[in-house]
Amino acid sequence: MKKIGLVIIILLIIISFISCEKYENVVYVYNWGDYIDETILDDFYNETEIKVIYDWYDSNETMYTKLKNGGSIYDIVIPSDYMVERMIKENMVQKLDMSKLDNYKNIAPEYLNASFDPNDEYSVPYFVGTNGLLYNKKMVDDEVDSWNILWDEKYKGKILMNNSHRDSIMVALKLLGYSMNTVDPDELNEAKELLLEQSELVMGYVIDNGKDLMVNNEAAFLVTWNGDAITMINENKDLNYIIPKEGANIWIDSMVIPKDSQNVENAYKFIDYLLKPEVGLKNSDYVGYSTPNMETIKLLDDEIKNNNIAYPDLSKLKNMETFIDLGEDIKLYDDIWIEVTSN
Ligand code: N2P
Repeated sequence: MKKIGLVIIILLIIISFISCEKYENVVYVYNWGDYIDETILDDFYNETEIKVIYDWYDSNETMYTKLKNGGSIYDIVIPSDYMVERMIKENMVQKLDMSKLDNYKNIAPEYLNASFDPNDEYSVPYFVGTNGLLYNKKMVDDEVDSWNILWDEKYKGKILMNNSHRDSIMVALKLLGYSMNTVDPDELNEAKELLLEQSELVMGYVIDNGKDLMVNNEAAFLVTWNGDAITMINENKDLNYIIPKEGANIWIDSMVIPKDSQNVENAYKFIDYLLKPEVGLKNSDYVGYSTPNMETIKLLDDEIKNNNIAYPDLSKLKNMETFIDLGEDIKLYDDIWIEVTSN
């Protein structure tokens, strides 16, 4: 009897060793959902024997809260412009040594010295894009050129808003003709009232979980980002994406290394790998977003380069703005969003 017990214990120890496979060389990456071609993680492992442990979030705020609460294990995260700015101010990310990135020279100059990291000390651009309106041409008879269609009673129950507070409050602010960075309480109050009124028509506040509803013709409108829009259009040709005439958001997402990263050298290696022209091409083809890598741009198919959703003619887009960090005033937005989504 004792012998059997001993054998079982030894077997359990062996199984537990096998099941928690140990990689000596790792890099922990925390990125947006649907925002990398995951075969790149295997390619990187085959080339370097560094295992990428990959995890994803659905909004800047989810990622920020997880890191801010401490105990984060991540070596690379990919926030948007205004969130990079906030994380720099709050001492959450480390200064980078760009000389460790052989492929840093591939970043097009227009994406350097951005206002959120004016001396390029902390962040490396990953993708750039817009936030606009995806709609189903078969479900909508009206011309779609304004955010105001999202307040049309006719589409009650068919409207999906973006459950990312800056991205959705932006819609109401632009419709009212205000800046998406306003901290004026009266302007924000008007935006809140508009969003509360609209909530009666809204089917849901969604992020990655709204995609199937659009692809399956269950919703008519989704406020979303252009690369995700391209992915959905590829699956359902009745979908179209526009930038409403009142204007919208234009953003840059950048790679940063959190302060408490334990695998800094591997983080540099993975960032540098993503900056290789052909890796950038594979990634860009998969996610549908526009690359800031000028060597990758040279390799893109003409069909993609001429895709007006991925690479819009910026001179033709009016009233575009980039989010900036609002410091303590972000609480005004947090409160509005709690009220709107719990209505
Ligand atoms: C990818 C999300 C893109 C992030 N699903 C927009 N900044």
